Formats: sequence, structure tokens, C-alpha cells
Amino acid sequence: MRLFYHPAQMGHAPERELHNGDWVPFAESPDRLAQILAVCGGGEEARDHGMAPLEAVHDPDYLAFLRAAHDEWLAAGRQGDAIGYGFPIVRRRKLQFERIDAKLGAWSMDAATPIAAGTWDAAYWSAQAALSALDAIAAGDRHAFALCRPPGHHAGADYMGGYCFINNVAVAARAASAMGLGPVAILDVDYHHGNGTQDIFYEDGEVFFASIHADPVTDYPFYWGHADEQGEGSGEGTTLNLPLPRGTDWHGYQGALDQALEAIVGWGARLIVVSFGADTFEDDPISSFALQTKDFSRMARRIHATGLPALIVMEGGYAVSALGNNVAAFLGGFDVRP
Ligand code: OKP
Ligand code: ZN
Repeated sequence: MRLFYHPAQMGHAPERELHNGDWVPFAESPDRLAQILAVCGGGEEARDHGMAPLEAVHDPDYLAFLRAAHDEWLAAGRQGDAIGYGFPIVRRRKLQFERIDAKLGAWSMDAATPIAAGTWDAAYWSAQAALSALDAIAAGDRHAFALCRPPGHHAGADYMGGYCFINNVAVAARAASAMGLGPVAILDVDYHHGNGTQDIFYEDGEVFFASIHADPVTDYPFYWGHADEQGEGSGEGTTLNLPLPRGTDWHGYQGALDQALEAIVGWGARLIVVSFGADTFEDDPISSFALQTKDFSRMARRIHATGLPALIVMEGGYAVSALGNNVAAFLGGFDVRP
């Protein structure tokens, strides 16, 4: 399977994040990408598709904010990572701000998403990696892997959050639809609910969104991913949330996976875009499921068995020393015959 990434993705390297009341080293480190490359071997450099496919998902004013944010942070006399502290939880509306602190809160859902000097370039090229892998599918490959980092599934049309800035999966799904490769279904198997992806397609019946994740009653992002969220308007019924309890192992996981895949096939998808997080792994430092490395192969084989082409997009996974092997196990599951 072809693998796509870009060296600029290494340039996003915030120092620290706010975690359960403490400042701790930033978990979504560049080492994650290096580990995966070391085990999966090489890869191809992403091709530049420009801003248009990003603007097909995100508010251009949000993208302009992201691009300038760290420079504005430095211009305000600050050092290190840019991070907000005030968030418009009620009466959120577009206002024109000059002050970087106001902008950071206005375009974010949390204080877990620091912006460093290389963040814009890394997020831009992460999305380009997803688009480049989509090109491989459009050219006839049955499977392709976008080694995205930073991840994307917590970012909405006009907000960042959860280590995410540009929603790589949403960008690829929109582009795939526009290329006539749809109907497109997104299957999100990251430990955390993909709230940004859900928001982007919540009222859009053209893209199906199914997510298996830790119950948001106990886990981030808390305010999305509950089973009663099923889409609205023309997207009514095209969102499927399957929350699972902490401690879930393969035995508890497989039924939800089958349910999600049945829904995707039954809906009539012709392409699956997978938000793949390896943070469901038993040793993940910030997550609480109990999947083993071999379970990632099982997961992939079931997706493969649908017979649908699959674009795999990297999301989370923070047990860095095991990450390469877990990704390789998942990708390897697509090599066997269903
Ligand atoms: C990103 B992905 C701050 C607490 C919030 C954010 C988790 C983001 C996970 N440390 N944690 O879905 O893997
Ligand atoms: Zn995650």
C-alpha cells in the first residue's frame, strides 16, 4: 500500500500541553511520525493541491487565522506556544478581533491545542498527504495510507481542538465526493470521538459518518459522540455513534465494528475513508481501551472484507514505541484476501 506524508509535518512541535491540571510534554509529538515511517518504510512525498480543497471544508477566515496565529503571538511579545484561555461557550458569533488571545479562543474549542512556529505548514501538508493518498485511490489503487500529523478529526469547519487544526478526513471526503468517487462513508476508529468530522457533515446527507469511541460521558471530547446524535436535516440518519466503555477489548469492540460496517455498506457507500487512531491500544498513555497489536490486523481485515476501497488517514496513537508496529499491523490487514 502506498504511503504519503511530507517532511514539513515534523515542524509542528509544541512544547507542552495542559493535561488534567498540569503542564506536561506535548503528547502528539513529531516522534510519532518518525516511528511510523521507520517501521512502515519510506513513503512518498505529498503533492501540493493548494488551498481550494481546504476551503471546501473550512471557513477561509479560520484558515487565515491559523496561518498567522504564531506570528501574531510573537508580535504580541510572547514566547513559545500560542494558546488561548477564554472561549465563547454562549452567543458564539463572528467578531473582528485584533488581539491574538481573543482570536485563539474564538477559533478553538479547548486549551489542548497549542500552536507552534511550524504548525501551519505541518497542518497544511498533513491535509495535502490525505489528498495525495486520495489521488492513488482515484488512479485505481484499492487502498492508500495518508500519514497525517497533526491529526484532524477534532477540528470543525471553524475551530481547532484536540491537537487538530485542519480536518484531513473531511478534506479528503469532500474531494472524493467532488471527484465522483462517492457516496463516501467515514469510519472513525480513533479512541476519541471525531467531533469535528461529525459537525462538518451533521446536516450533509452526502457523507455518512460512523464512529466507535470511548463513551464521551467519561472521555474527551465529552460534548459530542453520544448515541442519540444521528444527524439533522438532510443529514438525518447519516451519523452513527457507537460509544463503548473504558476497558473495552477486542471481544467488546468487534460487534460495534460489524454494526458500523453493516450500516456503511447498507447505506450504499462506494468508498470508505478511515480515521485511524491507534490510541485504542492497551498501553496508550492517554486512553483506556485494551486492544492489542494483532487486533489492529483483525480490524483492518473486517474493513477490507466489505470489498470497498479504503483511504486510511492517520489520527491519534500515543504509545510511541509501539505505534509503528500498530500501524503496520493495521495496514497489513488490507494485504490479505478477504
Ligand atoms: C486527539 B486524537 C489535554 C486533555 C485533552 C485531548 C486529546 C486529543 C486526542 N491533554 N486531551 O483524537 O487522538
Ligand atoms: Zn484519539
